[in-house]
Amino acid sequence: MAAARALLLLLAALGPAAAVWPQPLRQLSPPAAARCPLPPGRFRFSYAAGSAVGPGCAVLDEAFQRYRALIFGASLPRLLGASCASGQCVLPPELGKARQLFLASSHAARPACPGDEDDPDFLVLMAVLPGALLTSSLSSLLLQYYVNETEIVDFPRFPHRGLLLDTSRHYLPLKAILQTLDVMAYNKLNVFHWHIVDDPSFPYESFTFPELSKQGAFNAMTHVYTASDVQAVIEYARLRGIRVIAEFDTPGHTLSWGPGAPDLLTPCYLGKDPSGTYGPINPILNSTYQFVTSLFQEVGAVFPDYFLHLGGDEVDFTCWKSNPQIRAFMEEMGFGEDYTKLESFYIQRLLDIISSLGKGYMVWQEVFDNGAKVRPDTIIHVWKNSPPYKEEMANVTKAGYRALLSAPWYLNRISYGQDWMAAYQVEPLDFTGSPEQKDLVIGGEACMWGEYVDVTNLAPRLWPRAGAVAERLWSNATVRNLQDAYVRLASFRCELLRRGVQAQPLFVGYCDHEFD
Ligand code: CP6
Repeated sequence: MAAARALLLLLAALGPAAAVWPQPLRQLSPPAAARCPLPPGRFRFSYAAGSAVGPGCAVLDEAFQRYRALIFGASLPRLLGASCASGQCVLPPELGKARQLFLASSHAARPACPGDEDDPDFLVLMAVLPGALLTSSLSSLLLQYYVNETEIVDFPRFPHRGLLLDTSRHYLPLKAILQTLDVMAYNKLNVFHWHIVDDPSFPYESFTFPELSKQGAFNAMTHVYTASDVQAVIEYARLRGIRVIAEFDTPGHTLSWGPGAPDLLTPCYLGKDPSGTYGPINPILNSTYQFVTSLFQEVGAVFPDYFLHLGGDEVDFTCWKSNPQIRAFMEEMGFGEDYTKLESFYIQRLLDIISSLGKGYMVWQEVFDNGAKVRPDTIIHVWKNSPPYKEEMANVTKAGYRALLSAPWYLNRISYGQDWMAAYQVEPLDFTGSPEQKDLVIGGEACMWGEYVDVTNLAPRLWPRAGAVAERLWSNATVRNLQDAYVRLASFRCELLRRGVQAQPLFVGYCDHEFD
C-alpha cells in the first residue's frame, strides 16, 4: 500500500499553475521550479532498475505508447522530419540521442533541466505506479512541451469510481464504448458498469441462448455485441485500469428477453384470459431458475470481474397481480398481498445461484429495501431519492453492507446552466453514521441512461460533466472550490477536444483546438 501511494513526478507543467483533473492528493512546484524544454524527438518513457514491473508489462508498455501519442500528437515522425517507409521511421541524425524519461522507485536523484545537469541525456520522472492510469496526470502537464519541476503524490479517495452506460435503450457501437473507456481513464474512473440489456433490446449475443439477441436485439446482425466485441471491451478496459461489471437486470426490465426465452416472462391477464402482454420474469416456475442458472453461468465466465450487477430495481407488480397462477402461489406461500415478498423470493434464489457460481453481486437498493437476505459482501447501489439518498446511505451502512452512490449523479438528466456544479458539490459521506459506516461507502457511479442518448450525443452529454463525479470520487473531500474547479475543468475540457473527444463547453469561452 505504501508503495502504491507515492507517485512522484518531476514533470511538465504549462503556464503558471498546472491544471490537473482530477486534482491529485499533493502537487508541489518549488517556488523557483525549473522549466525545461521537452523536445518530442528526445522524449521517451522507460522503466527504472528498482521498478516492480518492467518491459513486457502490457498495461504500462501500452500506456506509454498511448500517452506519447496524446502528448505529442500522432504525427510525431512528420513533426520531426523523419523519413518513413513500410512503417519504419528513421529520425534525422541531428536529433541525437533520445533523452529518457525515467520511472524510478525512489526520490533519490532530483535532476534539474536536461542540459543543466552533468548528464544532459536524462530527464527523470520518478514514480511508483499503482497503475497505468496515473500516467494521465503526466500528459495533462506536458501539453506545451515544457517540463516544470513538479512533485505529485496521488491516491484515490474511493476505490469504486464508476460510469454506467445503457446499451439497451439505444445500441452504442463498439467504437463509442471504447472511446468512452479512453475518456474514463483520463478521468481516473475505474469501473465500467455495462447496463447491457433491458426492456427495449437485448444486444448481448449469448452462446447458450442465441435466440435472446436474435429475437431481442433491435437488429440481430448490426445491433449486437458479439463474443469478440465483449472481449475487446474487457481487454481495452483492462489496459486502462478499468474493471467491467455487467448488469443483467432481473426480474423487471426484461421485456426484450421474452421472444427468445419461451415461458420466462409472466403472462399478464385481462380478467380470466391472458392479455397477450408480459410482465417481469415468472418467479414461480422451476424452468425460470434453470434458465437463469445457465445464463449467469455463461455471463459469469465471460466477464472476469468478481462482481456481477443483478439489478432488482423497479419491479412492477401489476402483471403478477393479474395472473391467477401467481396469485395461487402467493397464497400457498403465505405471502398475502405483499408482492415484495414474491420479489424477494425470486431474488433470494437468484443470489444463491450466483453465489454457487463463485461470483459476488451488486444490486439496486430495492433488494435491500425489500428485506431480501443478501450475503455480507453484497454492494447496495443507491439510486433513488425516496427515501432521501442520505437516509438510504445511512440505512444500508448501518445494516453493515457496502454502499455505492448514484442517486445525485444521473447525467442523462439535463437542465439549463452549469449542472456539473451540483454533481461536483455532492459529499458521499455526508450522512448520519459512525466512522465504521462511512468506511462502508466504496464510491459511486455516474449514470448515463439511454432513453434520450445514442452515439450522436453520448460524448457531449458525458464529458466533461462525468469529470465532476470523477474528481469527487478521486480527490480529497476538501477539494471542492467551485471557482478553482471551473478553471481546471474548463482547461481539461479543451484538452479533451485536442484529443478528439466532443466534450461540451462549461460556459462562455473558447479552446485553442476547438476546430481541429
Ligand atoms: N432503467 C433501469 C432505468 C432506470 C433504472 N433502472 C432509471 C430510473 C429513473 C431515471 C433514470 C433511469 N432507465 N433498468 C433505475 C435504476 Cl431518472
